[in-house]
Amino acid sequence: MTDPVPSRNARFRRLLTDPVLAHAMSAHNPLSALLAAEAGFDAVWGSGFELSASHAVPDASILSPVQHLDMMRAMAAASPAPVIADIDTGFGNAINVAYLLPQYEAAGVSAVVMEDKTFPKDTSLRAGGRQELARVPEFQGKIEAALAARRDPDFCVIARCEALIAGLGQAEALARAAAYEEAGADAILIHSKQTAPDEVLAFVAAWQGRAPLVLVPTAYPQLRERDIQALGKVGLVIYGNHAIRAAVGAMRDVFARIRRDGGVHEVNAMLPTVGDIMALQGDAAMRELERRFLR
Ligand code: SPV
Ligand code: MG
Repeated sequence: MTDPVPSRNARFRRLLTDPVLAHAMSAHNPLSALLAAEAGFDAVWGSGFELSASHAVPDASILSPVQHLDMMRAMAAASPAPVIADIDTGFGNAINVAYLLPQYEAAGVSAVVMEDKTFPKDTSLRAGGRQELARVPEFQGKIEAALAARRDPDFCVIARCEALIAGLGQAEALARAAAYEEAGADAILIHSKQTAPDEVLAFVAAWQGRAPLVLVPTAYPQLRERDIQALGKVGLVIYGNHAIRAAVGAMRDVFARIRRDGGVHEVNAMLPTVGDIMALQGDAAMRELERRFLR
């Protein structure tokens, strides 16, 4: 008898907890989620920063939870890779989390990351940003509300500690992370905006917990996967905003060239073909439906 195929949630839990470092690429819509899976990423990061940027608004609790939830549902439908939803602060207190979490689970995502900032949040990497943290017992209550609301035990609740981002130091970051593990978090995301990885590396070295750690090496891009894997305590690396930055860079280049050239005659050959885009739209599946059902 063959083993049953694990669910996408179970696959994600295994990716997070087994000794091999998993990698997630940011995405802000179903197409970017599909491209991340196509490139071989283990998971897709449903980034609040990217979704906000794609609406041309700051990542500061400006978009509604429904906008985020609807996009996560569409991404999970399009991507074969598990989706990790970035639910920011949980859009309120523990009560908001209790009501929202089942909706994220029903939307088909495999995990949420919830951060210990107060609502409304400010984005983490902004110089001089407003980084106010929730009280520890309050955030523990939010983690517990998320865990109590989940239906599938393989659905992961990842607690994100912003103490280093808020400049509160290692002792506070370690104490908070330990408190979040005690509340039942499946993993701890430790975020830093220092341009050298030292701060995060010191945290990882001092971490005594059993929960796997999650890193987001945006500010310190020199830290490579092989170095993170060697640390032994990190289960997942998230590339937090590289899809939107790639999209902005590519669109700027092409748009400028078209203006400069006075037409699309030069850029045409450089771009993916229309057929390539149609393939990403699932043209083959629709042709099959046409063949079977259109009479
Ligand atoms: C996001 O991508 O929305 C994140 C990561 O939360 S960061 O923007 O670096 O805080
Ligand atoms: Mg975010």
